[in-house]
Amino acid sequence: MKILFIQPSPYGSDSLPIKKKRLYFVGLALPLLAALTPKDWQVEICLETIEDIPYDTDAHIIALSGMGHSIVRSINLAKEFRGLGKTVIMGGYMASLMPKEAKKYCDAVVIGDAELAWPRLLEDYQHDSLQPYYEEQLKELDPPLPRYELLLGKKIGDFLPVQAGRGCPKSCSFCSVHCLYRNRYYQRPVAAVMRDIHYVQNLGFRKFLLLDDNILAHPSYLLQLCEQIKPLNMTWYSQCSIEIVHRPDLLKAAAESGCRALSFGLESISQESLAAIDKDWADSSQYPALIRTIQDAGIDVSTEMVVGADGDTKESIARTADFIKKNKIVVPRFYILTPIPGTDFYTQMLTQGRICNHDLYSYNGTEAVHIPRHMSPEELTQAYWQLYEEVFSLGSILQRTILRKDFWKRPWDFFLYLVVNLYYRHHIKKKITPNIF
Ligand code: B12
Repeated sequence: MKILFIQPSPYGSDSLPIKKKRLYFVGLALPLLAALTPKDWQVEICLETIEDIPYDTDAHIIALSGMGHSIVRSINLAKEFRGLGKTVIMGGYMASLMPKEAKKYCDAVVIGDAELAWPRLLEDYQHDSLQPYYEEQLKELDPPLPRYELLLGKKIGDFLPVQAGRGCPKSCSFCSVHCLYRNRYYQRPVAAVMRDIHYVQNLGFRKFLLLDDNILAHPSYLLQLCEQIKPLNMTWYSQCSIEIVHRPDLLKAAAESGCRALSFGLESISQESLAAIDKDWADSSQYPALIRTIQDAGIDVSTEMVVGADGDTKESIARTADFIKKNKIVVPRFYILTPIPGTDFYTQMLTQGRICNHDLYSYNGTEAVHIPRHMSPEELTQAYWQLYEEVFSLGSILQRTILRKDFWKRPWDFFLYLVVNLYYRHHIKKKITPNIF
């Protein structure tokens, strides 16, 4: 018996799945699902961004993952494979947030975590008793070693993902993680995370991406993890809450253990906007000082921000470009605030009659699909792209990467950011949001 796991590629503006020479970021879902599959099954992974879909596969089951707007591609692939007589299963964030819609196109949907549900689904399949939905909450996060080796030989980046935690204790209204996990947050034992990091290192990788939506939830955990990572002499990247600044010991431990850059979901420089998305535990007036402290600790700051919340005006969006430049953010990313179906923000916009576009393809973070408070959806989309153009102008790129006082401390890192920025600029010129690969 055989399963083909597919990570679909979102459609580009030419209505074709976006193709790349290299997929720098790979998610963990497919190698983990492969590891959760009993040994008597054969498994194959297809990353559509860099590989062609093998329509002539002899697989019995086609398992489709996908996040955000790539769900549109998943649905189309589901239809095609069902037409070819295959059993199609969908899972991952988007299918989990809209399971009834996903089920229309496939044989079964796995909602949320697959650790318990996936083996049960396969057993049901073998007994010819497949159920339409599978949903089993975890008591603890104890996944097997992901089958990373299935990614070797594919054109991916020079790092692999390793998961420390899943879910999130925070309640930001727009976030899919909050919507799916409702404040549940699982953290793996440090020894289990180290097992995966060692494995990744033994495969020849010197870098890894630590996946955890709230690595700071238990500071002693992070401290312990850093202490064990340090002797490996590896480089790692992760995302984190800006609150890390209040623990200088953690910042120091992270930097000394090889953490080169952290990505912070700052969301907005407008406090009113932060309040509107239930994130006013953050204080935007403190952002510059907090960022400086992190940079001074030797960790580079990358940011994720959204535009279009209720406090945002055209002016505040334009000012965001100055904020990014002044604070020398090495890799800044922006999205238009999007009411992802299932989230609290979606319900809020729906009840206020503020959703102006129901086509899921447009829920890609680059098109306004809700009516913002202080501008029209078209103006928001325009302000969003202007912000990207401004932040990724050559002058801004140079200032944020190589024309900085601390350049000589780590010139190679800053050169790397320069290359990443130029790569992003290339995409922005083609109106493709960077960071979707
Ligand atoms: C790494 C990552 C990326 C990487 C790699 C993506 C890739 N190609 O796989 C990059 C940076 C490229 C990326 C891009 C995007 N991402 Co992303 N990403 C993540 C991140 C940080 C980790 C994902 C991961 O590997 N998790 C670990 C695995 C083990 O967990 P998992 O994916 O949830 O999988 C489990 C279950 O969901 C389930 N499962 C998953 N797939 C399937 C499939 C089947 C068949 C089954 C049975 C089960 C199943 O099984 C797994 C084990 O339990 C998450 C945040 C998070 N908390 O997960 C965001 C996240 C998944 N991304 C998100 C988004 C929105 C995007 C973008 C659309 C951003 C944008 N607007 O442009 C793009 C789209 C990319 C694309 N090509 O489609 C959202 C998803 C929201 C949603 N409603 O779908 C998240 C949750 C971030 C957030 N907080 O909003 N992303």
